[in-house]
Amino acid sequence: TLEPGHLRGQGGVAEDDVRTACEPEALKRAFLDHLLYTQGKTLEIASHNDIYLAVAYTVRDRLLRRWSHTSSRHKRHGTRTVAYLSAEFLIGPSLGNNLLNLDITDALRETLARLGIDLDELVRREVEPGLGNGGLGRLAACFMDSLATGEIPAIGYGIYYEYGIFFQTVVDGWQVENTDKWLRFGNPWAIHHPEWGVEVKLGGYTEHYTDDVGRFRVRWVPEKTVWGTPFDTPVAGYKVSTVNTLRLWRAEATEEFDFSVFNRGDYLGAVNKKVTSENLTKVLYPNDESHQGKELRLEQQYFFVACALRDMLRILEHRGLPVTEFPRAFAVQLNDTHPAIGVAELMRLLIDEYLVPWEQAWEATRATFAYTNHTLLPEALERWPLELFKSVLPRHLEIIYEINRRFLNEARIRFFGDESRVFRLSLIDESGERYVRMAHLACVGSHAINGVAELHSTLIKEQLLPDFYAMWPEKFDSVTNGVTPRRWVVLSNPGLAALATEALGDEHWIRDWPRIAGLEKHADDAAFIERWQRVKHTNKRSLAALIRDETGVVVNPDSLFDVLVKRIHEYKRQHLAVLHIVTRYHRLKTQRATDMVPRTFIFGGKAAPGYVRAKLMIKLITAVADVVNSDPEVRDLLKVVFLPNFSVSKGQCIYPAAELSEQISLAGKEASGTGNMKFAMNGALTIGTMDGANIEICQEVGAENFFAFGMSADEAQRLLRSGYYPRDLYRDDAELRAAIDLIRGGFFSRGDAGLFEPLTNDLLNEDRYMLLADYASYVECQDRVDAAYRDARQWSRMAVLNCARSGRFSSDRSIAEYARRMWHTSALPDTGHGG
Ligand code: CR1
Repeated sequence: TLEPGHLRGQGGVAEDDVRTACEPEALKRAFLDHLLYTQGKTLEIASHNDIYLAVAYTVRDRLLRRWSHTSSRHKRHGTRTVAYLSAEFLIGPSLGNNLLNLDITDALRETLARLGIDLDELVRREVEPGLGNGGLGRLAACFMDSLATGEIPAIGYGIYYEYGIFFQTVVDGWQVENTDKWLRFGNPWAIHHPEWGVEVKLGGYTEHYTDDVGRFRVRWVPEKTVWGTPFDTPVAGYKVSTVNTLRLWRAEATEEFDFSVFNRGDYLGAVNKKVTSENLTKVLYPNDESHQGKELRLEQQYFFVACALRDMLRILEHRGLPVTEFPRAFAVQLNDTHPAIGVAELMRLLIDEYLVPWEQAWEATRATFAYTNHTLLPEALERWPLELFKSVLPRHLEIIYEINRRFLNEARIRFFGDESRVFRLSLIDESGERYVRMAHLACVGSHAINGVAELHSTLIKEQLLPDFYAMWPEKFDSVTNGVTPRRWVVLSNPGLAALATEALGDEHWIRDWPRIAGLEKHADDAAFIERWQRVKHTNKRSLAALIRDETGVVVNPDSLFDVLVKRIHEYKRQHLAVLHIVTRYHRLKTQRATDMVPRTFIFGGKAAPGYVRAKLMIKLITAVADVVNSDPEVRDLLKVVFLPNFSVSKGQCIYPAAELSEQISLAGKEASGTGNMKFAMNGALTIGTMDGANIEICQEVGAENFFAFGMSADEAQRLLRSGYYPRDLYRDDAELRAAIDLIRGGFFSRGDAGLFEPLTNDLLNEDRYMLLADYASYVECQDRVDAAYRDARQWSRMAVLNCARSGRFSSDRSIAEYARRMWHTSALPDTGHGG
């Protein structure tokens, strides 16, 4: 642990001033200073946003000196830096997190209160950057937190989207997308560095020539160039002096005007070209796990990767190191295949621009990259039509051909005579229209490949990339995802945090989450359980208030809070949860089942705007909610809510209030899940399939504290192979039949029998995600949930055990595994001796 003075004084540089001191008086001066000299307002006329910005700048100042110390420390020691490349970073609101990590929440709260300002209100109302779709982007954010807390030198590289994920509203039960103008009132956390701008080429053609000294060279003549400049956000570790960097790139026009065009009199044409360049980073593609083969998307990917690699070369040069030192200076992690073009780009830089021989360049490239796969879903696997790829990245296509030629030669030797395997391994898909397979490029160009949970990693080896596994079994690894307990427990659930600290006797668990196991011995202590229940109840009341404010629905905080929040997707099977709700409703109406446990079903999540089925699933949820919630006969026993615009901030209110966590994907489809971990840490019990990390959660918390149901991945695949007939299941199960018939008969759609037909017909005829096969087991399991919930004491005991046994699911553990096994890098803690 650090001395308070050490924290403030930055490793020996101990002068405290208006920018660094953390006493209430200094904070007050700093805040008023920013209010006047940055925002140009006095307290009397300051708007909410002025106050927020002045507070944020006050906090940011306190990060900056640590930040510069961290970077000079990293430079001095020359340790390997992790470059985490990700098209998405879903970091959530920053203020509360930075206050927590700087340990100045109380001091600032007290200071502001004396000025009549409510810090918690500022934290609550902060606009969050939605620079990600879901789990993949949020994982990147948790990893940045754990890297900084673990004091591992790291830079996150990504895109500074002007519009993040759309803001979701619900109108007449349907999702409506609204633009997310998150930068409208300014972003105080990022610092723009135009001086580190990078030129990025796009399109055009290549020229092969021999240079003055007789060397074979290639010149890329682009069709256009864009200018990338970085926005740096400091990422502070929890109560350590390390502050890492999240460096996101924005595209601009290289020239304000194209003067040649301008001089020809085409003013609008010239401006238009500028507009086009700036479009590159305008908007995040709102698709989760579905590949959109759009040119702009490929340009976005190449753009940020090109900027990132150039930036790393700049840092290398700044450290006085030759380009051949690249792999010793950087470990580059590819967060899915979105940045996989980096493999070809680093090769291009090394061979074309630094004239490194191919073999040496290739060795360096492979030593540099590692690849994480996040999904097995075929529709999510990126493949670019060859012609499109060539028109955007002509030089890279040549390089990929050469990588492929050499690789397939290697494969032919390894699998002599097995041409069909060579065909399957190729970086180019030639089975029909020709494509570049980005996952293959990532595999060939990386020294390590991992899945994000044990089952997922096994399926990668056996089903997704078996030929690569046969070729290089040693490259394959598995790192189960994790989430940061700082945001997901300390910030989100202060009641639980206080209880944990008291029960465990100190706060070490915040940086060493496995210590939460110490709660286990309190699981049978009646006084502890009572306090645990009070915390949960308080959290449920907060969520109930949010639900009332946002939807107008009044829910009973004494009912069981049953929560399903995540992206809306057929494989995640939100509609299976609906079938269960309809079954419950049907039972209530037909059997007067008044001994049923009162439940509130809470849904949240966004559907990709072009994913018609998913949007219809939202409509189904809201339609069922409308009928059920307005039926006086069931009022106290059943409530259904769809909470719009699920986001990091919403999550912070939802996970701590949940009692039952719905993780009901078809086994084999959910790579890991991370929401499942946030729920467990906050003491919700899981009802889940044996899929992704659910399996590991079940192992850790014990099957007796977990509601498992449904087929295993193996069983599901066997059933599919042997012939799956959902209509037979429908015919043979009266409750299932009743549920489906109510929906397709128009009961929830004012008699409109056609509305949900695309969903119900699909369930009866194809049912790709095998809802009907798991339905009976799910409903039976939900009955067991009811039975368990009736014993409040026993339920809370199980909840405590879920939390206490969630030690494995901190992203600190994930990062430690990546660092040791894939990055070969270690912590560089600040020793406080200028070292
Ligand atoms: C997976 O579906 C996983 C996250 C983070 C998602 C989810 O199960 O927890 O990644 N995959 O690893 C994804 O977004 C593009 O693929």
